[in-house]
Amino acid sequence: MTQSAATDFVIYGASISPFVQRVLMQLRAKNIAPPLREPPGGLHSDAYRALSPIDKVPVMAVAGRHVPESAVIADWIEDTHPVPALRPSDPLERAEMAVIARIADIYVMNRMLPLFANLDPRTRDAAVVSRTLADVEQGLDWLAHYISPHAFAAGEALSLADCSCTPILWFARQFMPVFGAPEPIAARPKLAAWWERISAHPAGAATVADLAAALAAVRQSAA
Ligand SMILES: N[C@@H](CCC(=O)N[C@@H](CS)C(=O)NCC(=O)O)C(=O)O
Repeated sequence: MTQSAATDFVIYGASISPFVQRVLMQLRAKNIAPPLREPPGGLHSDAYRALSPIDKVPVMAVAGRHVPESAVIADWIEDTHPVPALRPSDPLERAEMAVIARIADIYVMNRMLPLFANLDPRTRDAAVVSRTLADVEQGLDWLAHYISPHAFAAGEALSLADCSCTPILWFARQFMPVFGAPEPIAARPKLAAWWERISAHPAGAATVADLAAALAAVRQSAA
């Protein structure tokens, strides 16, 4: 994939973050080389909090201003770099696409977060893990209901829904079985079929490869 070099914005973040990867996948789909940078001063530093008090990644820096929240950044990128379009032009189709991305964010990824504080079996809170897995399973069922049976998450074209769902489903597939949960897409044929297609798409495959490399690097530095 040839990528254009310069952009008028940068993304502060790290490639292990599913919210950062949503934006990176969008940029890959547009053949824009992701302008990813370390947060100035590092995450949780005073310098970073001064420009983004929410203190999470991604943050987009553009024209001396700083914009947090991956879904908001994704919309700005669509508005300013519209080709190829990753939002349907029809308002109802656009709303349906946004619902899929939002379910993945709120009811799958955000619900998964307590798992990461319980990775160590020696200090694991079994009640929290069990409640968390049930919540995530419910979110995955909702996602499976709304995801399209057609080529991409929201229909026949790659969209921001694919960019949101790909890293989030990758996380669910990596981490839910660690806690004894079944492989999350195996029991959900629509999700499994979509996963097969998106992981073969160049932007999806690059996203999966980048996440796998980022997780390997995190594991290596923790070892
Ligand atoms: N709603 C935010 C969520 C961002 C988020 O949770 N980022 C995580 C990384 S995946 C983070 O920065 N966590 C740092 C922390 O909470 O300490 C978005 O969509 O950008």
